[in-house]
Amino acid sequence: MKFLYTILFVFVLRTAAFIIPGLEARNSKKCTGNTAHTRKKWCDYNINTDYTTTVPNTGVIREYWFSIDEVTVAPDGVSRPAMAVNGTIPGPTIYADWGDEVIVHVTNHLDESKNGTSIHWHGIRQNYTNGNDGVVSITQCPTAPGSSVTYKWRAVQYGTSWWHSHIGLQAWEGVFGGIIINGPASSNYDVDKGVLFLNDWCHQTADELFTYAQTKGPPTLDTGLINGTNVYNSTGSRFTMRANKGESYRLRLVNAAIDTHWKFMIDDHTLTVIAMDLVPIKPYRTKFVNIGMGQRYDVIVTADQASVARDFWIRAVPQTQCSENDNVNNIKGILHYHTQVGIPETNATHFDDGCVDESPSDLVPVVSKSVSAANWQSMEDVIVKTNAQNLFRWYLNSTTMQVAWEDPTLLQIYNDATNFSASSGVIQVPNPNEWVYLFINTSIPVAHPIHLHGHDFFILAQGVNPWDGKTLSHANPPRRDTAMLESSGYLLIAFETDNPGAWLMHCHIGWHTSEGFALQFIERYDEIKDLIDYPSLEQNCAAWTAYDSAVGVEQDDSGI
Ligand SMILES: *[C@@H]1O[C@H](CO)[C@@H](O)[C@H](O)[C@H]1NC(C)=O
Ligand SMILES: *[C@@H]1O[C@H](CO)[C@@H](O)[C@H](O)[C@H]1NC(C)=O
Ligand SMILES: *[C@@H]1O[C@H](CO)[C@@H](O)[C@H](O)[C@H]1NC(C)=O
Ligand SMILES: *[C@@H]1O[C@H](CO)[C@@H](O)[C@H](O)[C@H]1NC(C)=O
Ligand SMILES: *[C@@H]1O[C@H](CO)[C@@H](O)[C@H](O)[C@H]1NC(C)=O
Ligand SMILES: *[C@@H]1O[C@H](CO)[C@@H](O)[C@H](O)[C@H]1NC(C)=O
Ligand SMILES: *[C@@H]1O[C@H](CO)[C@@H](O)[C@H](O)[C@H]1NC(C)=O
Ligand SMILES: *[C@@H]1O[C@H](CO)[C@@H](O)[C@H](O)[C@H]1NC(C)=O
Ligand SMILES: *[C@@H]1O[C@H](CO)[C@@H](O)[C@H](O)[C@H]1NC(C)=O
Ligand SMILES: [Cu+2]
Repeated sequence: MKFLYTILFVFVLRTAAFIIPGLEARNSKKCTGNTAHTRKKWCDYNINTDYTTTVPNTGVIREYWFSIDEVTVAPDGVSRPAMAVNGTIPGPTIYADWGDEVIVHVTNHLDESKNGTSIHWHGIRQNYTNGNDGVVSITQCPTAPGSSVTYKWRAVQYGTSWWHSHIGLQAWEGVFGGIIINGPASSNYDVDKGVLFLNDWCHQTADELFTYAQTKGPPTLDTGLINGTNVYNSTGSRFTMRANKGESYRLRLVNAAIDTHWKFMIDDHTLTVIAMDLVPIKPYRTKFVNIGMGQRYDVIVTADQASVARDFWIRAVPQTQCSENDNVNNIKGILHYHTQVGIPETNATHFDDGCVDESPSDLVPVVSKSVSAANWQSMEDVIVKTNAQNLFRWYLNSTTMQVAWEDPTLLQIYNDATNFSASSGVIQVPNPNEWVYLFINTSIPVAHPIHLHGHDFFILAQGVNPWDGKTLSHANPPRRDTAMLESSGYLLIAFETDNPGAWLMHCHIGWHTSEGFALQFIERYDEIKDLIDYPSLEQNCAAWTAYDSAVGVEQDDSGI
């Protein structure tokens, strides 16, 4: 009895003392040592700490409440229906410190459209918490209109990421926002400006465009948004950022587009890149960064120009090789040194159009990791075909993913299923701590950003066919959660089976995800059942099933 009281007491004390509601979370407790001049330090840790084995024990819980609603928005001055968390696009940023626990309660108010929902925490490791990955048909049923669901995960990494809906095309109707996990950085800067979202945008909804995408191919989009705003014709307003001469700023770039590969640049300024996805890298300098869908780059820009040219264009340029857009030259914001915002007269730096990643030789992780020989390897050939209904579907080998919202993999595993349907694209990797190599290859001239859940993967080879059989060094190659499979190209990735669960791997082009470009790794099957929070999985599914049978909802895509 005394023992029980002690546990209760400790628990109550811990939660009561350290829950920090969302709005205050931004002002994180500053870690000793971390100042504008010593960004590599973080309390008792630093940029060299191996975050895959060591995580600060903060005992802090960050708690958020999200409400998803149908809204009308006009980010570029043109009105259209959309969906948003707490009324804004981008939605609220999640702030945490490295090591904190994050809890987010999500309530679905999408009654009008009868949309179920789920929120995926992109790039977040979900270390032994696969059930919180927020992917319909894989880790949960859709959360029905009128219902709520709670996600809990620990910030074992730090840096920049984003959350987004993982059902249908809902993320690109506006259901997304930033994640900032404070920690050390590989270079100094004065001011953290926060996330900077790069979105493509259309005056029709993504759902309205899906029929076109499935029958004719990717539609031409109207424009793009810089952190949720832009001008169109003569309406709307530009994103602007004020800089003080001599000061340096951290920008956390996120490509949240449905189908646009960007080059990001600020005229006359050099960018210092300090992180790719959630992996800090050795800083390198560049005039622009290539950023594929789902990827993030943290960059530092210093206001180091002479004071005459005081306004500079910030540009997100769709790469025409793989992005169809009517306003390629006008997706811009303004960096201004003085208090008034003028119209910049600056020119873009020269670049070659193309849908590629940054050069692997520039992407050197600070915490060095090596890749061992493969214990399991396979090849996946990417093709596109039309199905029986004459709709485009993408295939990995001969499988296009087709899974059911109401029958998630985790529920099947809980019920001891071992025979997964062929169209669920399951690859079983049963053994702990083995190296999985996947070679993805396509002869089709379309580039695809490949995203894996639950892991950072290592990039061992990447380029345009034919592959010469050579790999990058196995000693500290780039590692991240999203990488480009180039047009008519190949991508060899590797990861270690260190995280039991059902983990989706898919192309992050919204149309392609819906058109089945996905597979799932069932990693360490035998350990998964014990990790499942069955009561909440079951309750959420029961609410969905009841809703579905009451109103009748049709699934017309891959299910993820
Ligand atoms: C991940 O979870 C496992 C199992 O609880 C634990 O042993 C390991 O230390 C965790 N990893 C990190 C980086 O926290
Ligand atoms: C979102 O809205 C809910 C009410 O619907 C509110 O309780 C919550 O604090 C808001 N969250 C944020 C991060 O603004
Ligand atoms: C959401 O609602 C839109 C508009 O009614 C519809 O086109 C789309 O299929 C729905 N998506 C999901 C995931 O139910
Ligand atoms: C972009 O918008 C987010 C969310 O509103 C905000 O927190 C962030 O500071 C903005 N980014 C910049 C660079 O101003
Ligand atoms: C933008 O301007 C063009 C040319 O004046 C016009 O045809 C078009 O309808 C306008 N679009 C919107 C959404 O206002
Ligand atoms: C920008 O380009 C235009 C057209 O090529 C040129 O006339 C102008 O001098 C350039 N401006 C600067 C600041 O380089
Ligand atoms: C895909 O096809 C290739 C070539 O036939 C084969 O080597 C590979 O094992 C297949 N991959 C999977 C996951 O079945
Ligand atoms: C496994 O599933 C396939 C089709 O999904 C079916 O043909 C086969 O009979 C099943 N095998 C067992 C042992 O249930
Ligand atoms: C990749 O696929 C193409 C076309 O299917 C093929 O010609 C090529 O040999 C493949 N490359 C490798 C390394 O398998
Ligand atoms: Cu794709």
